[in-house]
Amino acid sequence: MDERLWSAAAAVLAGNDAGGWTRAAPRLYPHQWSWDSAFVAVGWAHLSVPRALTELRSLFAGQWANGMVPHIVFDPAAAAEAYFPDPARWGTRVAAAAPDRPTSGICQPPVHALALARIAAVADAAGGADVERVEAALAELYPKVLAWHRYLATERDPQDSGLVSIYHPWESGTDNSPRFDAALARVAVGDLPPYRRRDTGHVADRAQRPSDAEYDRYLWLVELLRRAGYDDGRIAATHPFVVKDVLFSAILVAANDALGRLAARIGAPAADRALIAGWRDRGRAAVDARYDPGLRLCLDLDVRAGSPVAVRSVAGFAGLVAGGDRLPELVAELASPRFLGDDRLRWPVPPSTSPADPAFAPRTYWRGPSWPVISWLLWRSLVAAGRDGAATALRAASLDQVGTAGFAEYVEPFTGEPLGSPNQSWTAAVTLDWLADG
Ligand code: 2M8
Repeated sequence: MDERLWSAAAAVLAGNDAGGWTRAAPRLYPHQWSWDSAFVAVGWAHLSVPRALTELRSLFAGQWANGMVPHIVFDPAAAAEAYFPDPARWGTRVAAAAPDRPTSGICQPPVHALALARIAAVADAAGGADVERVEAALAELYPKVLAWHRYLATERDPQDSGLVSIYHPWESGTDNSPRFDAALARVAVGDLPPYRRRDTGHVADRAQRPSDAEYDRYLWLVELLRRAGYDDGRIAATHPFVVKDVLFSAILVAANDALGRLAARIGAPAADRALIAGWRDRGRAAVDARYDPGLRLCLDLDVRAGSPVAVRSVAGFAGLVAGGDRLPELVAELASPRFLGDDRLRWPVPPSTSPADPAFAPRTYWRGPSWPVISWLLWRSLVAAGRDGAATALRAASLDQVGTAGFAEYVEPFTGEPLGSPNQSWTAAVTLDWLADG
């Protein structure tokens, strides 16, 4: 165990701890982000199980009445100019389901059940009072996570397809990925109220962040969602950007698998368990069906265009995350020269977009750099699939990367240069989990 790395990672979480919840990053992201918070809870579990559980409790305090877990729960104490779009811009009061506290009006991938399962495993391994704390937290959080998954399986999949619809690239978590270029290009920006970006004040090199034209479209989509009252029925019928996101859908499969096990643990009703297993199986088959034998990856479906999104990105490994029948092909593709086997890579960790894709850009947001948290997701999926050799190699390369590049938000895949925010919480959190696993 690398004690120096462990202490440094723990110090990042402590530094970003706002008391009961964790800032995603010290300055660039001064609020609680949904999926960041779940990864962060996994990190906290190794330092304090109660603190890990508090992280999830505070996130779910922002849950909407329709089950949606918003992608940002705002810190009311943060300065209004700390982050944009701010609560006023989201204007979630128009939504019947929104809570009193300020949140955004969209969501992010549902890694929360995976986090709960991991926290429970850490507590079980240690034994003692933490096991009871986990039991108590499960009694409280299980119905909330179930409502969250139900929202995704119904409101976000009115077709019962097993695939989740997203309304905004920010919902994917892989915001600026070329997966969304074509769908975004078709969005005609209307009478967008003026705004001032904040992100470019924190990241000096503008080339690392989305362009102004992309930001206008992001803000226009927010405007349309607000004008639709954040009503899923209206949005599904009228919104110009609707994508069946394979990675989001695959994460929901893995999360349903984890939730099913938690449901069994707490003795949840058989009907719940059957429902969760049904969502899992339907999602797994649907993700498998998105496999494209030409690209050897799973592809999103652009609903408005009615066509698959032929981009080589990490989202293509959705079938690996969901644990379906395409696992052998996807494990082979991951090792191929289009991903980990590209010998220009500083470390064999997955670039967000394949260097073999025409849209690859090694310094630009989600268009090439590697995100340790994505490496963690694939590592965990390889472990779950029993691919121990590939998993061990990915963990070792990832630890090498954070040991050198630090807890950067993302990393230039060829040079290893740390990019984006320093001291990003989820990078520190997954480092703790990797170290604890050693
Ligand atoms: C990034 O997204 C936010 C918008 O949600 C942004 O660019 O302002 C993404 O990397 C997202 O996945 C992440 O959750 C968030 C905070 O780390 O930053």
